[in-house]
Amino acid sequence: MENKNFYITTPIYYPSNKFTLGNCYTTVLCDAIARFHRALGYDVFFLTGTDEHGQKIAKIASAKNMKEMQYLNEIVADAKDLWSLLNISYDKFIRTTDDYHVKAVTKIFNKLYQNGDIYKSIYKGKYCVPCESFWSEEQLVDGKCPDCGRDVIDANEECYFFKLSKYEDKIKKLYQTNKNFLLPESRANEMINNFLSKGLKDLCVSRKTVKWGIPVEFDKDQTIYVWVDALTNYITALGYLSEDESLFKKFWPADVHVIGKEIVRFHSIIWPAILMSLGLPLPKMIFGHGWLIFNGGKLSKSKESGKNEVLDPRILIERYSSDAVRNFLIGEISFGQDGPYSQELFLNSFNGILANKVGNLSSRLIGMICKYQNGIITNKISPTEQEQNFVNTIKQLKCDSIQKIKELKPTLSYKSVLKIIDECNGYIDNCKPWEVAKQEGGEERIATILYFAVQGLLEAYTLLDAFLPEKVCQVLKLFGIDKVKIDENACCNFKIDGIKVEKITPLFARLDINKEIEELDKIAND
Ligand code: ME8
Repeated sequence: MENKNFYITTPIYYPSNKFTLGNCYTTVLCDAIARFHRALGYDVFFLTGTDEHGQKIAKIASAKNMKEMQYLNEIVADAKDLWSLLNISYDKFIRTTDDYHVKAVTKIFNKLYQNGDIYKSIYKGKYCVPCESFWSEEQLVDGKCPDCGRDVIDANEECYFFKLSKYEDKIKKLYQTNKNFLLPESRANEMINNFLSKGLKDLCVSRKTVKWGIPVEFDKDQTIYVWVDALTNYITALGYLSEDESLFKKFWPADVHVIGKEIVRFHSIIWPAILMSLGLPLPKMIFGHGWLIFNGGKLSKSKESGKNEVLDPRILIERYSSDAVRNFLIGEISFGQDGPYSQELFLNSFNGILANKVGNLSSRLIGMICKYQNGIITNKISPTEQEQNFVNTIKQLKCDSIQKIKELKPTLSYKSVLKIIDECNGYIDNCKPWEVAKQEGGEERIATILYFAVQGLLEAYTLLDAFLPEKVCQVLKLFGIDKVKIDENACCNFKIDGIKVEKITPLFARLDINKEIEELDKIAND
């Protein structure tokens, strides 16, 4: 029998600033995948959270004259508020300062040490302060941090090392035998060519100079360096090494860790090695997505950008709805690749997809039901070959959409649903109920057309609910659907006979693009 549990994670975010649209990317995509799986009947655990230790956080708090926790609490509250505005349905929000996490990380570090995989030595090399990453000379690109391109400093200090080199062969084998471990495939090739083929070096996993972190229990001068603390959140959140490991037993190994491409190395080389040392199974899949690119750069808080480059996602949510932001992030950037953001692209996508397709279908269809049938749906219908073909096409597209989400291709899954909307609009256009209405005895034909068009609409909207959870549920409620369930084996079989609907205002009103661009530019430059 198919395992119906599904564990999906975002990275834990650095609360080093307010969250940008770039940070919303991973979270929105994971949320859509999580919601879709819930609707398919999976028992889903969707984890997100914040990565709160390290020098960078301590520096920011002190620059603001705040205690670390005071600063962190503010940013975390702000992040949770943003996730709620975006309708993010996480099951757990982990903070690495949470007591249970601190306790478990301490035990994990001890365990790695007892297994003989951690030893003390001198670290000499380069360190990127903003990324909190240690690098060897060879890894630098033009003398700068290979991840963010900024200057690095010399590091020379006593610390504990993790024997990453010991796991080199096992990890190489993992890449040879499991082609789905790291996706897209290009990222796996990158890891093999840039890191594995050059040989793995032991990794510095504690620091003496950083005080804002979890202390090493057996050597209080040292704090656990960020990656062992951060990566293990995926298991401590489930209660690993706590009194209650039931969630861990139920959901580990994770079905997928979704992460940005710049942290693939940590997740696909270091994390498996830590798990191997702990004797735990590896996550089933790691997916390294691309970046949302804004004026040629990564729209991220860790990259200082000019004032008018950073667009607060709240502005977009307030003006255009959270669905508008989700539509752009899911639909316009192919999952796995980089994609540009601009005001114009965002607004065109709103009009092209949300106003013209998604919103238009329900308002015009409900309008026709009101006009031709006093708002009542009847099953006095006589389907023809046209209806049969319509249902078959929808069935195929629904199947595609489900298949694509299971393959972790949310952009393609979303596009398949939008094709159902196109089919419905096309079906109505071809059947022309407004002309049938003029024919004598056309009532039954109109009832048939509208009945099937509603079936199509409901198929599309139940699938869309995972992607656009703010608005489409309003229409589903009109048709008596409160809790969305996707039935993989049925199609166009909703019980709608006798339902009465009333006219609705369009879910997404068309925008005047030029006017909106002007407004957004004004806001960004204020
Ligand atoms: O890396 N486009 O945290 P973080 C797409 N704490 N994704 C973007 C983006 C953009 N423009 N800007 C940021 C960390 N992100 C660590 C993770 S996990 C054990 C520790 C994404 O806050 C980025 O790619 O810097 C990453 O997946 C996420 O935001 C968190 O980034």
